[in-house]
Amino acid sequence: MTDQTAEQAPETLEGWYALHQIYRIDRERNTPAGTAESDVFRRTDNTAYGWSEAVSLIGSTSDVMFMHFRPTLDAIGDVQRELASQPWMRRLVPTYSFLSVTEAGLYHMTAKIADEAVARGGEVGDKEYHAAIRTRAESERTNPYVMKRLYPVRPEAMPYVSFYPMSKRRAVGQNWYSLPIGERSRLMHEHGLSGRRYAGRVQQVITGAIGFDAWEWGVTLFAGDPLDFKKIVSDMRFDVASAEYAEFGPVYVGKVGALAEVLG
Ligand code: 76R
Repeated sequence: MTDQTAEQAPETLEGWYALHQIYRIDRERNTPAGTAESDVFRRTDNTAYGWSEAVSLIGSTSDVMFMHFRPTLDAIGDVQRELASQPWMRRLVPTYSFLSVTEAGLYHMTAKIADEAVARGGEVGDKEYHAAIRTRAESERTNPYVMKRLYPVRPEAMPYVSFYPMSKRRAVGQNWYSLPIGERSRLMHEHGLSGRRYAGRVQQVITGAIGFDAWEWGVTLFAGDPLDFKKIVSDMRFDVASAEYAEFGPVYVGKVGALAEVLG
């Protein structure tokens, strides 16, 4: 590892765009007769379309969270407009929203290609480096583990949701972005090992928000037992990637439900 590999962004793959919309219900406002519904929440087996779900928030000053995953930013715009045109939306007062895109950070692969560049006497960022990144990143797209991160589905048995934005720290002497890629790769590996202990109990969706929001990532966790949110997040607080480098925003916890119920 040499300084040449410092400040190297990890290659990332992106999948669905994501929008988290959070509302307070204004119960003083009149609701139109009839059941709230929208095609936005239509169940579909077509993975090309994405999905949306309504979440009833518990223990928050807001009441409702909508989560939308769609293949393009324009499709997210369509969802937003379609919902805004619904009469039943008049009772919903927006309190927070978060725009991002599903992301798989290829730390290990990037670090390896950077090391290979140095070993062959070339440079990080040279032509061969970029060619290797492109080829190997594309082949990662067919990896089922990566696909699951880019096109996530919520397991039926995990109706509880915890959502929060986070960023990596940029402080003097404690700057994630100036760590060498090899070090970031090692720390993310350690993070992944903690996470994998919760396989089958917690499903994580990591969405990248750099350039889309003031925060850098959205963390959406699904679980069958809400206590697992506390357990996994506590465990991760002790991983160096979180202990030293993570900053967290507001946390929203709730349960997925039918739209009419969630708005009830
Ligand atoms: O090498 C590896 O195996 C790591 C794979 C991996 C990456 C790249 C991974 C695994 N995550 C990655 C990226 Mn994660 N994750 C979080 C949180 O509260 C906290 O302290 C952190 C919130 C949780 C609970 C969680 C869960 N992860 C990221 C990123 C992008 C950071 C970057 O690029 O710098 C963030 C912000 C983040 C945060 N992570 C896992 C989990 C779980 C459960 C796993 C293992 C499960 C799996 O293999 O899919």
